[in-house]
Amino acid sequence: MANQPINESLLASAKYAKFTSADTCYNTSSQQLIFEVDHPSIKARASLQGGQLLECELNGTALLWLSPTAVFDGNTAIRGGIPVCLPWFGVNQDTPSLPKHGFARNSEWQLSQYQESDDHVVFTLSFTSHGHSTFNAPFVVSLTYTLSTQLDVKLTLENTHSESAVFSYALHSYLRVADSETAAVTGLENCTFLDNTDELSEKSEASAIVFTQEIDRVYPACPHLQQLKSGQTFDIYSDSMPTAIVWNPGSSAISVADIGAVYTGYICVERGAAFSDSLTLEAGAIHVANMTIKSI
Ligand code: TA6
Repeated sequence: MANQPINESLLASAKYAKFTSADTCYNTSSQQLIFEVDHPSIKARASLQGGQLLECELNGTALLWLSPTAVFDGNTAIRGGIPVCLPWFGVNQDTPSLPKHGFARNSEWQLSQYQESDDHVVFTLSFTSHGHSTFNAPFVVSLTYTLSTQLDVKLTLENTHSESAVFSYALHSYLRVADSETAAVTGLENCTFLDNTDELSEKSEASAIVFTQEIDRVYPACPHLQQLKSGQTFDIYSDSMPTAIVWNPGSSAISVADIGAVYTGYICVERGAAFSDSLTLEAGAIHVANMTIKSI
């Protein structure tokens, strides 16, 4: 990953934020840059790789799960927090051999805004693609994280190409749970989903989603609100990201190096725009969408 200058001047008067390296926070030998917030009621860490929020604790409640064996080598996707899958979600529909979930999560982002007050912290991480070997259209994307009593994430995506381009994306949130095997997700009952454990066949289910085996589902045109219950309850809300994705790999993840037996510690309830909700952005068009995660 290319080394880019850090915008330290944005933090000149910050009381609560600084850059540090991954190896001062996690068990790794990587000098990879981590952006750290240590506010009286708001603790957070984000990686410049992927513009990815890794940890977020609001008034003592941790929202996100980060794998204890996540890899911080500057290239590997970091397992946990909120990776952004972009400019495509999942398997690339045109060229399935391309890396899953696009390249934004493996690219270096920049801090482009930071503000703090007694009750909230706001920061923006941005990435410019000048055109990529796997995705011709250049684009600019930013994620603005507002941390207060809840987490708000605003995504702004601009197609800077001279032609229209099709994007799909997801904010792939790994939400922390006491035990996935006793967790439940509501708000998607009777909605049509594509079952990724069964060749994307279309199904629906009348009851809440439970996680006694692998669950990997894509819900296009979903309701605005989902709720995840296990130990604590999270609301996941978006009225502008039309797709929900729900995933936990179950015990098959025991053999996956950066997950293992701790797969029971999270459920992914993601929001984005994928499959039939993919976006066609005309030349110069900007897509803005928001998602909120709240512990209630
Ligand atoms: O969002 C669910 C999903 O697409 C699953 O199919 C699962 O494989 C997961 O993402 C993680 O993908 P990753 O490439 O990060 O291992």
